Amino acid sequence: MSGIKTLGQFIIEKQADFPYAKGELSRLLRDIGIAAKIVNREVNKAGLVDILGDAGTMNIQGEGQKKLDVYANEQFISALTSGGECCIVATEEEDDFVPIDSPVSKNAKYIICIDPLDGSSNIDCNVAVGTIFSVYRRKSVEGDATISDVLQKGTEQVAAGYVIYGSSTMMVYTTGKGVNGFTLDPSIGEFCLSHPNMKIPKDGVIYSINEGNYVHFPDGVKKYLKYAQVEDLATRRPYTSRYIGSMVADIHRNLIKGGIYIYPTTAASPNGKLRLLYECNPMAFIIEQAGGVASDGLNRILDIEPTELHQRTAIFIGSPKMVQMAEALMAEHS
Ligand code: AHM
Ligand code: MG
Repeated sequence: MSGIKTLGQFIIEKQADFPYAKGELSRLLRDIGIAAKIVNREVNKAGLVDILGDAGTMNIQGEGQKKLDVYANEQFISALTSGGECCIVATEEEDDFVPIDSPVSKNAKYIICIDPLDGSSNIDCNVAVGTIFSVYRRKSVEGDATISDVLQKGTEQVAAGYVIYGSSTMMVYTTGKGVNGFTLDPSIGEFCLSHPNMKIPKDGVIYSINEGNYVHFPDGVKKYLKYAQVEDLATRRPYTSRYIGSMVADIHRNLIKGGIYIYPTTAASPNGKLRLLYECNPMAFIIEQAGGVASDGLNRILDIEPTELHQRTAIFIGSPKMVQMAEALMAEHS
């Protein structure tokens, strides 16, 4: 075991960063890691069993749910229920937030917002998918936790992370003191520290956007794409276009290599497509902690005041120099 640090060991060591913590956040992160391993097992054998394809139900956004979405949703809720550290789970897959009511969660003080299986339209063709989660402290002190405990600004997050079920499975998370990545070693069934203190390059050459929607983009985004495609040796342009269509995978690659991911407003999605609570806030917290920037094109994502559970926003996220250039063009042309 020498040289290997498991997620469990790392979490316990890091508890010292929070001298007044009683270990609840550590246990919560551990529970998420366990559920991720169970989901990983099913994602890995997706082609082998009758779990691929539509579950025949719709989520609140009217999108068809895949069976694995439903399975992942159940696994995370169940792990968080038995863990007893959280009082509410708000998930992309449920219309309303789920109050956790179990004897062990009586005094639970954490709220979880989760997208159990992001990019699930990619499952049928064996492309990477992910789980995205965010942790808040409950604000109310009496009675049952309420919607206002869930609708907190991204700056209030105490932890956030994602799991990428890719060519290898990784969990990447932050508690506001940098970002660390763990790769699942299937031979021992443990996430092992593989990417300590992750930092996004200040600049990059990769841009990730669904360019098929070009005609519906705001002018600032169109100008940025033209900028990205112009030849200029000094700034390593033209840039490279890479779009998996799986937010976790696109942002994970850009975190490692440098790049920008944009999902702007479009005619079909006038407020953007991605959800503030389940996707944008957690990814923004992680990328900021890694030295990057995340905005809606004009304002910092983490400063957006949420008003509803399934709120959407445009997002520009990644290497600081790239996002700042896109923001400048947005300010100039929008
Ligand atoms: P989902 O939560 O329904 O899976 O949708 C989110 C996904 C992101 O992972 C991805 O970046 C984006 O939707 C792709 O959207 P599009 O197909 O419009 O490019
Ligand atoms: Mg999603």
